[in-house]
Amino acid sequence: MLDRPPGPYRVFSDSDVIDHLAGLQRVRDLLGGSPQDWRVRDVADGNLNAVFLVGGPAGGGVCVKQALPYVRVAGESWPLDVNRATYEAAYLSRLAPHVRGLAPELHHYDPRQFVIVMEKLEPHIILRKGLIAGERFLKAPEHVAEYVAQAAFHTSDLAVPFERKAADVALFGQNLALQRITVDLVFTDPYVEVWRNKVVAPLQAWAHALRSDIALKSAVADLRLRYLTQAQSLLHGDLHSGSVMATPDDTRVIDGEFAWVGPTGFDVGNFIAHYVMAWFAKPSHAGKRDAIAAYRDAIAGDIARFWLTFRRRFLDIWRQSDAAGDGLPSAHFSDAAGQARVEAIRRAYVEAIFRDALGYLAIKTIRRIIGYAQIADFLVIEDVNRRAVLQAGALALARALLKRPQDFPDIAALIAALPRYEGAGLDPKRAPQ
Ligand code: SR1
Ligand code: MG
Repeated sequence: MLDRPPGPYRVFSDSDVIDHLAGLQRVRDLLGGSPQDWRVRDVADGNLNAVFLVGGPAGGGVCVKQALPYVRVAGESWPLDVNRATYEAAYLSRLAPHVRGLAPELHHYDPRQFVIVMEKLEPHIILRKGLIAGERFLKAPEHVAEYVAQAAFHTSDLAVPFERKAADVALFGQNLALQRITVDLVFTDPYVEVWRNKVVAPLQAWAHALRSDIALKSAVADLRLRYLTQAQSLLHGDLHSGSVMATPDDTRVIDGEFAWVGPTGFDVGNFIAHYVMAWFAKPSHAGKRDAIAAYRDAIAGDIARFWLTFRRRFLDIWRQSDAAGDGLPSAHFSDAAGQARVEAIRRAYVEAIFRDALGYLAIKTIRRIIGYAQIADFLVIEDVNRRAVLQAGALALARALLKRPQDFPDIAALIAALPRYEGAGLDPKRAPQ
């Protein structure tokens, strides 16, 4: 059963939220008036935490996020360490100098109540909701690409002395409860029969095919080992369309509680995966046929702009950096031939991220369709058969990405493949390989 968190921890009610904020002068100034004038709204929406928005007469507001001692959507039967909030706050602080304006500002962290007080994002909406509604957030792909490029470079051995990298590994390497969730729900469960999986009847054949495909499971094992062993850069760890809030002009990456030092391609692939799944789900969302076709083209464009912006920005940040990382000593490459070789090394480094990203894209797609934590993009489609047919297309693409990565040498190849797999159907033996 549930181990109670230590010390004075209690699950906050609305009035606890007010009392907590009343003790923070910076927040009092932001909200204005006195605590009895403040309004609290419970807006919890994700799988794990309590979230409140608080507004005051000065017009300002804050977001209050508390780690619950259990998985919010499952209840007390699934205990979960509240320390995850400590890692989320540490992640926000670690990246703040590099991603200003692309993440919410951290106002305060209380390590006894496991409560983060941060900037209230308004009128932002969760990107996933926008994708389902057919709204356009043109700048989001570039903004998230910039965020990932900055994080990926500045927390890697390219930019920091190994002692600094080791400190990140030591800190975020203790974020164990959420890594257990990732290892189980992302890398393990979808390939075995386990109570947490949610496989609808029309997808049973696909689930069985994935579980019994040794070549595919070998590719998954390779990616899982790389996730556990390749300490390349500080990852967000759960970078999907539900972890991004956007307006047409402004984009913020939220929810870094799964922070972990791992392969950069994990975040890149996860973000692309959720655009890919939005593309597969789109035909059964509301809208006229022409509008849906146009929106799918726009999503394909978003995928390309995200990857190409990430690639360009990562290379530029690296080229322009005079950072003293221990990964590549500039003294070894100071003449003209050395400079040319460094440029080749940079390009090879980014290509390796792309290859990793395609693998993680596939794994994230599979876990969202036959695993525990499924996504609204598909779940809003009430007709289970219709939904399963669309999901089967995404599963067929994921299988090909894992088993035939050589067929996807660049982002154009990935985008061109989407329509080829959408008609894959419910029989995995007859689907394109
Ligand atoms: C218990 S549900 C866990 C999932 O929710 C989060 O959003 C992550 O995606 C995680 O895998
Ligand atoms: Mg989250």
